[in-house]
Amino acid sequence: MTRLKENDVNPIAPNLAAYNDKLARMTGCSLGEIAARASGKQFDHLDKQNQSVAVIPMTCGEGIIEGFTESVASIITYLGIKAVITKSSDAGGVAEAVQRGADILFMADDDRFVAINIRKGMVSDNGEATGKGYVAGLECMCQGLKGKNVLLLGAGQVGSSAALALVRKGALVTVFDINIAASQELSSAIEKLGYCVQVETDLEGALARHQIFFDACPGESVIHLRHISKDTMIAAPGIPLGVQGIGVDKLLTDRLLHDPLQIGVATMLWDVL
Ligand code: 2YC
Repeated sequence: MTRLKENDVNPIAPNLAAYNDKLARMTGCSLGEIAARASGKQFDHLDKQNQSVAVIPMTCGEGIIEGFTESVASIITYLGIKAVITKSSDAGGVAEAVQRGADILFMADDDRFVAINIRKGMVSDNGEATGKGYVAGLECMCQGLKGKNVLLLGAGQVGSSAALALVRKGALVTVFDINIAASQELSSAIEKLGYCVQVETDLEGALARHQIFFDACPGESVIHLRHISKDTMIAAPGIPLGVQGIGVDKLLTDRLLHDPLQIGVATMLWDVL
């Protein structure tokens, strides 16, 4: 899992309204609507009023990322739910959150980023939430995924969650991972659930044959200008952004879904509400 940096998270809070406008322009849906679609909840039926969230800094492992808890709290507040950052960190922060009557806790160490509803005993993991959250966004951007070919890059936790969400929406999924065994494991796991995912070993050929990409790998330069046509659509939760090359992001202005935290956090929240 790629560890975010300070300059990944610091632009989030001040630009949430502009980010949401761009998301609505690209997908036709707001951040909250995409998250509700991903978590299978009715957007306007959510009981947001008297829920409260505590975001707890965790100092273990590589420690605090400056701005991380502030960014998480700003996304949750933007979605209409009260969120505070605990003064204490780690176990003290958890105790403080419970004593302040928080219903939902958000916290991340180096291995897991989770949302926990302590009233309902529900847990949402950022990797799983991000995968299905981006699939919901891609579905809106493509006006449906049924019968459409999607190239999934990366068979890790985000990619695996995305694969299941994609096949459930009727997409025809091909997966490529530099670790072929990971692709094969994903394909057989999906098969056990009654769906099919094609394993691809020829990345260049696959990139040339697809227009819809789900980039869930941490690689920096996977999708290049030569792979992009006027029909290309990309959902890219992977950090750093795997779409490189001069002007690629200009070319894809309204067809490239990518953010460091927003869709994942919004989906985690809806998952546990
Ligand atoms: O500031 C803090 O509380 C730190 N313990 C946060 C560490 C987050 C580490 N994880 C990441 O950077 C991201 C996650 C947001 C999802 C994948 N990597």
